[in-house]
Amino acid sequence: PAPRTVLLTGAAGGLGTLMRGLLPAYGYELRLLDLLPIDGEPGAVTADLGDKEALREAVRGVDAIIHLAGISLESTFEKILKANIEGTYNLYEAAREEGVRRIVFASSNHAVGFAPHPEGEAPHAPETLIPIDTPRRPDTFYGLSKSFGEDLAQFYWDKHGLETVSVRIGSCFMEPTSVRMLSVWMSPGDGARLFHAALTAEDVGHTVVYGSSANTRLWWDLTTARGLGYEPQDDSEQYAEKLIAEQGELDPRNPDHTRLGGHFVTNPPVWPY
Ligand code: NAI
Ligand code: 15L
Repeated sequence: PAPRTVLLTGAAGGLGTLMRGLLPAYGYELRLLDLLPIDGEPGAVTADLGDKEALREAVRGVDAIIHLAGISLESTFEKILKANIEGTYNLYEAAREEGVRRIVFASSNHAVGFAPHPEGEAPHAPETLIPIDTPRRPDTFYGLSKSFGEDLAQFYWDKHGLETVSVRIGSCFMEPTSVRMLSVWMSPGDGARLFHAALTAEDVGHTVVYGSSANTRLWWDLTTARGLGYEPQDDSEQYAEKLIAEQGELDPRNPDHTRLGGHFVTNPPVWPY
C-alpha cells in the first residue's frame, strides 16, 4: 500500500517548511521533527538526532520517513560527525527497529561536488551529462557526510531490506539566485513531485537520483529520477536573462565555475552554530 503517514525530519528548515506546505496535497499525513520548535505546530517533535529514544518514538507507526534534518552547510568535522553521520545512523537504526520500510534521504550534489560539469552552450548533449554512477567526489565534510549517508542507505537495504531513495538535491529554493543554480535548481513544486515519486515507486531497493527541475542548462542525468515516475514540470530558464545580466556567464578559468559543487569547492558557506 502507498505510504500515508510520513515522518518529516528537519521540518523547521527551508526545505522542510516548503514540503510541509506542499506534501499534504498528495494525501500524506506528516509527523514533524526538528531540533527547533516549529511555529504553529504544537504537535511537532522537538528532538536532536542524537536522542535515540526520541527517534524511536518518532518513527513508531509511520509508513515512511523523509530525512532532511542535519547540518546543511559546511562545518567542523566533529559537528558534521555528530549531526549528519551519527544522526543519520541513529535514524536508520530507529527505523529498522520499528520496521519502517522506506526512507527518502536528502543527499546533496556536494557528495559529488568535485565532478566537472559539462561546459559550453546549453542544452548539453546527453552523453556529457554527469551520470548517476559517477565516482563520488565530496567537496566538503558536509558532502562527505552525504556520501556516507548514501553508503549507509545501501547497507541497510542489502543487510536489512530497508529501502531508500537518496536524492542528490541541487538547489531547492523558491527561485534560483545564481547562474550556477540555473543548472541545478529544483523548484519547490518539482521537489514535492520528486519526493512523492520516491515515496510511491515500487521496488526501489536503494536508488540514487539527482534532484532538480528539467532545466535547459541541466548538468546531470535525470534518468533514475524519471525512472521513479518523476515528471518535472519546471525549468529555471525564465530566470536566466536576469541572473546572467547581474552576474555574468560562468567563467571556465574560475575553479568555482567548473565543478558541480560551485563555490563549495573553494569557499563553502559555513553552518552558523
Ligand atoms: P536547513 O538548514 O534549512 O534545515 C535543516 C534542519 O535540520 C533545520 O531546521 C535544523 O534545525 C535541523 N537540524 C539540524 N541539526 C539537527 C539535529 N542534530 N537534530 C534534529 N534536527 C536538526 O536546510 P534545508 O535547506 O532545508 O535542507 C534540508 C536537507 O536537504 C538537509 O539535509 C540538506 O543537507 C539537504 N539539501 C538541501 C538542499 C537545498 O537546496 N535546500 C540541497 C542539497 C541538500
Ligand atoms: C546544499 O547541499 C545546501 O544544503 C543548500 O543550502 C544549497 O547550498 C545547495 O546545496 C546548493 O548547492 O546550492
